[in-house]
Amino acid sequence: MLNSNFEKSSTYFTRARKVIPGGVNSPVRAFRSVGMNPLYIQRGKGSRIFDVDGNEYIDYVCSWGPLILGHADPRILKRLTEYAHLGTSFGANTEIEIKMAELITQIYPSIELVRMVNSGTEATMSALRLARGYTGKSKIIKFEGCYHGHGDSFLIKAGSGLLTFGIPGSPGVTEHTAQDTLIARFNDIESVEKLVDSNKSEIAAIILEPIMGNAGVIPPRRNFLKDLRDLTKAENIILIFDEVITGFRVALGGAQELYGIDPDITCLGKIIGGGLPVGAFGGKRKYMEQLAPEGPVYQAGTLSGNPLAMAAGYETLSVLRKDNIYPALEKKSKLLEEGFKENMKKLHLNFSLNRVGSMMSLFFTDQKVHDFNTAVTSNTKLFSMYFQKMLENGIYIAPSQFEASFVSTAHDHKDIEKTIEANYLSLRGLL
Ligand code: KE4
Repeated sequence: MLNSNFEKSSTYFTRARKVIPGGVNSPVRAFRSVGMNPLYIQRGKGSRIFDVDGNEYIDYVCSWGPLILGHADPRILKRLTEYAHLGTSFGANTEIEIKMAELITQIYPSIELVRMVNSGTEATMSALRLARGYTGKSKIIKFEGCYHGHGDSFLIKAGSGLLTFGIPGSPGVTEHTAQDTLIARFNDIESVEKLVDSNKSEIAAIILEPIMGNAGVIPPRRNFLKDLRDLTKAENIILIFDEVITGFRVALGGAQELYGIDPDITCLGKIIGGGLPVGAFGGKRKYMEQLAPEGPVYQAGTLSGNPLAMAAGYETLSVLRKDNIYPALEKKSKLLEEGFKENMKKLHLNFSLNRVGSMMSLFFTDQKVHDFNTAVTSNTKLFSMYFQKMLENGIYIAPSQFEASFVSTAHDHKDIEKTIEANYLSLRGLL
């Protein structure tokens, strides 16, 4: 049975627009680039979400990555309820914060000290201030199409919503701030070397998503990350891995475990909150002890380390480690990739598909997508038609060509088969 009635969602959206900018609390939820009004979700369970019109979907957004165990996991709900009865927030220290920090520092050898915050944006913003505070330098290098949250310094040629809406930057970011952000090309070490040479000893840090997720999924080419690590070491530049998506996603120890790279500072988010608002940044002691109250670099947050968020996150990470979910997740994700490729062969289509572990993107271009410039050759019109057809066929993917789809432990083989079938019908519907 096709999902075709979205009426209630539309009335909610009309109501929302009267009191919320654009009717949404985050732009990418507005469905602006997929030519329809956004859905309103009633509830989620396992791999499924249900909208207010009673439509059911297999969910590959997973709240943009956090829900690697699926929706409403009973183990997380149990832990959350237990903690809620003890009180929701104290603005004082709790043991669960120590347990969370111990767990993260055990799993990430590059992280000797870690500080909790409330979002990925806060994590990257704080990591940047720390790098600038430690080095006394102002300039940073980021990569075209990478998105590191909405901190001023990052809203230059960023990915995710900015790329989706084709806005290279944002009003409100001052000229001066923008001048301190230099833009390199992902997978192109020469573009970094050029910037480093022409800004000799002025660069505090280089920040990147080690696997891009915000221009769609783009893996690092062989040696790119190693070359970057060698260059930053040689030039005394702090290397920041933004693992807000990839942390605990592509491996328990994230992309740095997968590719064997030792960054100076790591930003985490999404999965570490188990669906509640959490971010974190951590790294070598010599950097992290510059943070107040230990050192002079100020950073703070009323709800940082909030016990409920810590409980949900700690429970999630403990399950990931205890059950070692990655081999099975890889198998299911590979099945999905192969099914999509098989469909394209049958339909004589050669769209580009990138996957690393359980994060994947189908690009509506026949070019191999290895950086921002190749990603933007995608036909976003075709993508929006595909998106709507997948929705009708009961599959919920990100409402943007420039985002990732995520497989969770809650997706079973029947879900994967149903998704491959829906992909075939949706692609065929485009011909
Ligand atoms: P948040 O502030 O949204 O928690 O995290 C910012 C962030 C930082 N770094 C990376 C690599 C990220 O992907 C993100 C946020 N991701 C987007 C989707 N790709 C969030 C979705 C949204 O903006 O609503």
